Amino acid sequence: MTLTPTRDDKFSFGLWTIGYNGTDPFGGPTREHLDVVEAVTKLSELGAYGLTFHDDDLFAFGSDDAARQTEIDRLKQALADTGLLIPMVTTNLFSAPVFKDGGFTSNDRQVRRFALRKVLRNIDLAAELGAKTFVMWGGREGAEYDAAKDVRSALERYREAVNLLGDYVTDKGYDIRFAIEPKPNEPRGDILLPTLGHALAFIESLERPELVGINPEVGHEQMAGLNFAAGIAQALYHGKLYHIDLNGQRGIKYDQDLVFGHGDLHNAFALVDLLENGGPNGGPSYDGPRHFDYKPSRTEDANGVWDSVSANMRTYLLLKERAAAFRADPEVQEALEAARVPELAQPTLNEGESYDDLLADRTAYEDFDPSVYLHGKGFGFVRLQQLATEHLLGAR
Ligand SMILES: [Mn+2]
Repeated sequence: MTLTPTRDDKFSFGLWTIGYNGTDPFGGPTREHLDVVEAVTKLSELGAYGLTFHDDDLFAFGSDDAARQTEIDRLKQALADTGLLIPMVTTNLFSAPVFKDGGFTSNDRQVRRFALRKVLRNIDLAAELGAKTFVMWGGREGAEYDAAKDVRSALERYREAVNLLGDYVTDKGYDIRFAIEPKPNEPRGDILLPTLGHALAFIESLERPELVGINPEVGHEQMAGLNFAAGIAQALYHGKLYHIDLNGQRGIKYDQDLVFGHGDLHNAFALVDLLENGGPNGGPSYDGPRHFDYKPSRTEDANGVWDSVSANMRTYLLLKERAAAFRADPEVQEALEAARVPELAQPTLNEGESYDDLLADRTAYEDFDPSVYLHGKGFGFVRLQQLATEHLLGAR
């Protein structure tokens, strides 16, 4: 297996990731502005297949039509020159002061109408560039104070907005699906739809739920203390993994946006195994973009930015190779059997068995001895996890 990325690997990067200039709440930029043409050229050279962007990454908020078009044309030329794709586009409803209380859910109705117009315009651009996924990260959709936000009204306005967008792409005939990106907090004290589970429930309330899935980010779920790979498994189970943001996070703290694998490596291994191989008992894997939403650390110079681009892709490919070795190991197969992992795919009831049949089955209750689990019948999960660890470490 090669560790050199190719376009078939479907690696994509946000323009705001490689373009991050190092600004944080405590200090200004440590790097120069990155031009979009250089971004496209370098990503293509390094083996990525796609670039993604917010409208405001490409042309400054408030640009007049001519300035906006100039940047769009420059991007299009760079794409034509390199063959790089735009798999996903997203809208910035968080940086400009007008969105200080959110876009779709600002208490100010005029702001909500402006936000919808900004998104509709950007959907037209996404369709023009061939993007198939439109991500919505509502970083400012939230509050710091319980008295300041009627959460049920906010959810209703969120719903109204996404329903309108669904009508729009349907009427226009655009081949675009939406992906909601959850995050628990930052920049708001509390953000609406804070985890992928909240988002999945919300999506089922929409008029066109089939048009809307989720774009979970490793660090965002881990900021909430959640198991990212387990969340992705549930998203796949519901057929809602429309896009994914890969990065690294070290525990419950601010959003670190580290290189993929530079946080919880064990969970990253489980994630790549899931995305590439489906679950141990089968089930859908993921064939969309492997999108990196990370930030090259503020300590890095321009070379460090491109090194970190390669690091994301190489780590993914290394984990893919390790996951394949794990699955192919006969001892792992035997340990999975011993741990009864395949048995979970077997329905609990027999075919056609009713609750009357179950109640009549003495082996299920009267003759079953639960006490055998006290002294024996361990599951061997630790052994299985150690085998995974040894594959991850390259010891097997
Ligand atoms: Mn993040």
